[in-house]
Amino acid sequence: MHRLCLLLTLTLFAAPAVAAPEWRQSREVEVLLSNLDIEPETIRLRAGEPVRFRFINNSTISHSFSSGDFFRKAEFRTRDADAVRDGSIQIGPGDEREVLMVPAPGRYSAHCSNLFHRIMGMRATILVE
Ligand SMILES: [Cu+2]
Repeated sequence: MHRLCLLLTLTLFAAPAVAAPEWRQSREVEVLLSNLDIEPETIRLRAGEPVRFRFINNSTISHSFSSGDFFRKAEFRTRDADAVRDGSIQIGPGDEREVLMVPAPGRYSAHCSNLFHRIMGMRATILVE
């Protein structure tokens, strides 16, 4: 019995852990926020593949990239988990923010959280296949 316990313990420790994402091999995806547009309009990603998002705001006013479901389902690099608040990333004028994540499959809509900006065209679609 003792031996069996030892064997089980060894087996448990030897079992491969769930692999952490290879953040260094993340594909870089640039998202440009301007007045009043989000580029690209359709962001295509591969499910389970780590992505290095660079959100660039090249305008003189604040914008956000909001996509509640997309961010909720994604797995973030630990230090980036706080970048998203209420499903949204704020990017100040002339600023850029980098966020690493592994997206979950699905079709998501994204937009600037400013309603006027959104109506004027700050919308995008994220396709994760
Ligand atoms: Cu905006």
